[in-house]
Amino acid sequence: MEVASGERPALVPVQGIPLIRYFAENWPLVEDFQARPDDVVICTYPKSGTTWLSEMLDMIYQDCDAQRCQRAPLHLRVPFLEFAVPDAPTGLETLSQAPPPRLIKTHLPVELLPSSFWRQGCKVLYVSRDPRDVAVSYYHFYRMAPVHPHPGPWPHFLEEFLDGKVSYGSWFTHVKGWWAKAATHPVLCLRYEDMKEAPSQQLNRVLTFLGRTLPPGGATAILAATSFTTMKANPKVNYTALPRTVMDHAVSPFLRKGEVGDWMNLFTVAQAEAFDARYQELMAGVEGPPIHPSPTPGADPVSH
Ligand code: PPS
Repeated sequence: MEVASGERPALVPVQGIPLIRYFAENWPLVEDFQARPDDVVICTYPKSGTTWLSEMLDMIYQDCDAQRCQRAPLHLRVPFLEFAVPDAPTGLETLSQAPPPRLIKTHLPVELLPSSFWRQGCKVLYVSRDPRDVAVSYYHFYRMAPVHPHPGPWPHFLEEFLDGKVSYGSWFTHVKGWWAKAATHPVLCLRYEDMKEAPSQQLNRVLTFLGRTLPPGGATAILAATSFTTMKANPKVNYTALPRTVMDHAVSPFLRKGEVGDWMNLFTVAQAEAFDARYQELMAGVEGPPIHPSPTPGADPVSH
């Protein structure tokens, strides 16, 4: 693959979904990916809590031992399925080396997830976040990750976001597609805001869904290792190990603020009203993420 010098590569549609050019060029291999039944998929629209949930899951699968989670940067511990940039192993190459059970990150909309995941009945954890916070986080991410097109000024980027002209397409289509899939496939729907408000409760839902229990003290260890402050300072999760051609933290850190409601600092009143109107139009009749599986009464997989 050629490195784009200076210029940023335009997005390239894959089955109508705009993707980072290098990801699109690698698409045929991704589409043919052969999932295993014990693969666990972490899926989100970008900037919705992927990194946070990925570290949480690796902690769960590494017996809540934060030292074991230092064994490699997160993108090697939880490979990014469709990832491809010049001069670096692709997500598929990283996955080919990963021991089972594999934790796999993806941002693909439901219709693009390789069919082998459905055939194998793989569990999927899907996180969603207030799209206004997603838009702001995405804007800063576009600025710092030059594999994306230039975001332009904020008002322009916001328009592109609302029109689904950003990488991975429309937030609205993405969440509606995945939330609907939860009716027929093992998809656990989580919300970033719930993870902020009640992390222990959400951890419990994750454990119930995965059928896992923790050793004594495990939940405390997971919550400590996955706090925003700890993760921001942890070079194994904050993506500072990646080359500047992929992410330039001098422009904006990857773990930027980690807050609910940061959109209020950037949206004008008019932008907030326009966003609301679009939300009402595109999410009419959608109640939000399905809340299942409900925790089994009396069962508490978390030992504090
Ligand atoms: S990506 O690039 O799509 O994989 O990004 P993703 O990890 O989904 O989202 C990045 C945003 O999540 C915030 N983040 C966290 N918030 C709270 N607690 C923890 N532990 C945490 N880890 C990551 C991160 O800061 C990004 O949000 P913003 O609003 O930009 O700070």
